[in-house]
Amino acid sequence: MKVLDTGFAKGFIRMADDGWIKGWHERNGGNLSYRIKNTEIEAVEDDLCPGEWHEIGTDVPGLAGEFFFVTGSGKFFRNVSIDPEDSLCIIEIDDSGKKYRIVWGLKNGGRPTSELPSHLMNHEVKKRVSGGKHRVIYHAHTTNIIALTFVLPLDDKVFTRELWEMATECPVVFPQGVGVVPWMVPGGKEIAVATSKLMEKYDLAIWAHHGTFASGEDFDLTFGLMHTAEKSAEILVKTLSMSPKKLQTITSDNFRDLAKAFNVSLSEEFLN
Ligand code: 2HA
Ligand code: ZN
Repeated sequence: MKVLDTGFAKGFIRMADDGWIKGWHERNGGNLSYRIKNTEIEAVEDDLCPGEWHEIGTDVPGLAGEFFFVTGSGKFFRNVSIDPEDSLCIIEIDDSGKKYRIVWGLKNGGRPTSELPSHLMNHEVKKRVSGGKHRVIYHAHTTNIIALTFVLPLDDKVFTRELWEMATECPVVFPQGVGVVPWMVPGGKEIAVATSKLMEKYDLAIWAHHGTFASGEDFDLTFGLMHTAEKSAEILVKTLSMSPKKLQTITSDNFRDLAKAFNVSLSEEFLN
């Protein structure tokens, strides 16, 4: 079977297109990765052509032997659906979790996303804490969330509470809340370590003045998570643009009632 005929490739490409349409991927902004299932990689074995091993730049022993579908460094989301073999690649992780090799795609050369350390360290954490369920890591330049990182304190509790308050669905969609990474140089191990630490607890991590990382089980849930958080941020930006103070909002007791009705557990740390 050809890689581009698989459901996972079609889902990946559709998600990249959706992110482009949302306006979150100017130029080469943002990146996406998917941890491929064993059955899926076996089905495309004849379409793979392994290249040289390269250093990942960090250690991910928990991902030894795994295969990932990822966007290429410097590639534009806008072009993914037009020429996926130029924009995307499949990589294999070696037995030590220190190296990767390209086994499909990037037909005109190139490397996997510049944020590969963050993607892989997030995958390693999420594979462990979700019992293998989470497979998608998505980084987008979400306009309104970025705007809020200039006016709100860079604090998990403040961002969680504000995003929860601006749309009733939010606490149901991300009951664990959101984490915030202060401004750091992107593309390396340091920001990957900081982000993956937050991924132990949250499915969303905000990079101040840069964008957002989301983790989920599949393309729909991960895109939906990013979309829900970013829409809530948009409502807050609109609200703050009209007035610096809310006249009314969803209260802590409202959240407790919501948690009961929707059978989700909301940490008291965000309700006081
Ligand atoms: O250019 O988004 O964080 C890709 C990025 C880097
Ligand atoms: Zn970015």
